[in-house]
Amino acid sequence: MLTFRQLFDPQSSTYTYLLADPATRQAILIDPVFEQVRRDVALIEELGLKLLWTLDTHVHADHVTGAWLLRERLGSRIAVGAASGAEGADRAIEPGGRVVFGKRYLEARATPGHTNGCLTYVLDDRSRAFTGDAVLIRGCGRTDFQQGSARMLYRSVREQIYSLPDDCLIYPAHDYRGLTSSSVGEERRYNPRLGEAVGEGDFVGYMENLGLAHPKQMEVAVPANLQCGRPAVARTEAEQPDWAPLTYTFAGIWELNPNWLEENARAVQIVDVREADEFNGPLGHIEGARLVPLGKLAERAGDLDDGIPIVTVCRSGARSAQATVLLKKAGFDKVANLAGGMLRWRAQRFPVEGGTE
Ligand SMILES: N[C@@H](CCC(=O)N[C@@H](CS)C(=O)NCC(=O)O)C(=O)O
Ligand SMILES: [Fe+2]
Repeated sequence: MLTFRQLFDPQSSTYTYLLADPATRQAILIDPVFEQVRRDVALIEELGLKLLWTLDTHVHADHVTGAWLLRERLGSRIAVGAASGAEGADRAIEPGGRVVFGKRYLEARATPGHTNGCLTYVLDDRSRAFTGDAVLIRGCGRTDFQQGSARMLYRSVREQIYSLPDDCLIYPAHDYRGLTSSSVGEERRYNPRLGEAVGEGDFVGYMENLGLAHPKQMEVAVPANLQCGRPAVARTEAEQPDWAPLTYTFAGIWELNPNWLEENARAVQIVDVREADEFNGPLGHIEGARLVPLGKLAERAGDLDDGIPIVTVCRSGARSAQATVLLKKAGFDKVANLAGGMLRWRAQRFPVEGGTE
C-alpha cells in the first residue's frame, strides 16, 4: 500500500513527488519547489498526512527547493545527499542509505554526472525509481555545470539505474514536453541519448555539444539550494492577499499565473513595463495592457488607479518583478507579477494584440 501523488511546477517544469504509507500516514516529499509550498502543505493537510522528510535528488540549478520552508511550516526534516555540499540539512544521505516512512522506505543510489551529488531514490519493492536529473524521459540531465561529467553520468545510469527491473517505473525531476513517467525497460530501449545501443564515447561527444543556455534562475537557485532553500534574509511572509490566488516567490515577489489573468483580465489593470519597441514587437502584448516602461514607472505611478489590483508584465517576468516592488513603494498594495511574462503567456497560447505568430 502506498499513497502516491505526482505534482508539477509549471515555472520550472519540476515534478515533486508525495509518497506516504497509508497505515501510519507518514509521508515524504521528493524535490519540493519553494513557490509550491502552500499547495503542498494544503494537500498534505487535506490527506491527513504527517510529513517526516523532504528529500532533494540534487542541488537544483533551476528552482529553489521548498525543503527549508516546509520545515518551518510542518516541522519536516531535511535530507540531502552527503556529496551534494548543501548545508543546514538534518541528515546527509550516503549511497545505500534508507529513508523510512511508516512501513515503507526509499533507498538512495549514487548517480553522479548531472551534478556530483545526485542521488536516485528507489522504492523498497523496486517498483519506482526517482531519478532526479540523471535519467529524464527520453533524455538526461545536462552535464555542463555544477561538476557535471558525461562520462560519470553514463556509468551511473548503466550501473545504478539500468540494473533495476525493466518494469520499474522512472519518475524524473523534470519533463519539458508533457510526459510524466517511463520505465527502465522503456528508457533502455528508446532513450536517444542513453539507450543501450549508444556507446560511452558517442554519449560524451553528444553531451559536450548540447550548447544549452544556462537556467534562468541559476544565480539565485544554486546558492539558495546550497542552504537547503533558506532565504539569505529571513523575511516574514506578508499575509496572503485575497484578490487572486497568488504565490510568494523565493525572491519575495507575489506572482500570478497566466490562466488566472486570462480569465480575470477585466478585473485588473495590466501594466506592461517593457520598452515601446518590445510592446509593439514580435511577442505582442496583452489586450488592454498599459505601456509604462520600467524606467518611467516611478514618475508615472500616479496615473494608475489605486482601487484596482495591478498585474505587471514584461518579457520573462524579471523586470515586472522589480516593478511590483516599485509600485508597493509608491503605495499600491494589490500588486502582482505575471509569472513567466509574455514568453509563458505565449507558450500557453493565450491571445495577444500585435506580434507575430
Ligand atoms: N530553460 C530552463 C533550463 C532547464 C535546464 O537546463 N534543465 C536542466 C536540469 S536542472 C537539464 O538538465 N536539462 C536537460 C535538457 O534540457 O535536456 C530554465 O531556464 O530553467
Ligand atoms: Fe538539475
